[in-house]
Amino acid sequence: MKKLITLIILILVILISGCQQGGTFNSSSTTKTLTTVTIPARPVVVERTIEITNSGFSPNSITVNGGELVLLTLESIEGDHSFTLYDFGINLPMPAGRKETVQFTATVIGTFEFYCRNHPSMRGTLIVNQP
Ligand SMILES: [Cu+2]
Repeated sequence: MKKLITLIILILVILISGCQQGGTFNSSSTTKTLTTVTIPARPVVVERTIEITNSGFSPNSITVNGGELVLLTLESIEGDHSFTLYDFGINLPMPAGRKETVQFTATVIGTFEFYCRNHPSMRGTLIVNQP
């Protein structure tokens, strides 16, 4: 009888520890390790332009360096799109004919996706390199 109780307790301990591991699992696949950049007093200003058509973003990849102030000009040539770069708080409707310039500081190193909310297959990447 003692053996049976010991066995049951052992099984419970294993189950509980298993649950605790499950509890601490926090979808690490969506958690980014962010490297932030110290922003210089006078950041380097860089200009980039992206054209938006029904074929996608052109170019569909832009590269800047950490700490730079990015002036990003978006021009929608045709179709009803958006330019959405959530990691930098940008989410602009871009219907045909709209031209917008947004600015942001590249405060974080890494590769970030931008996309069109209306056409999820329209995607691109912002690459922020270590300065
Ligand atoms: Cu679109």
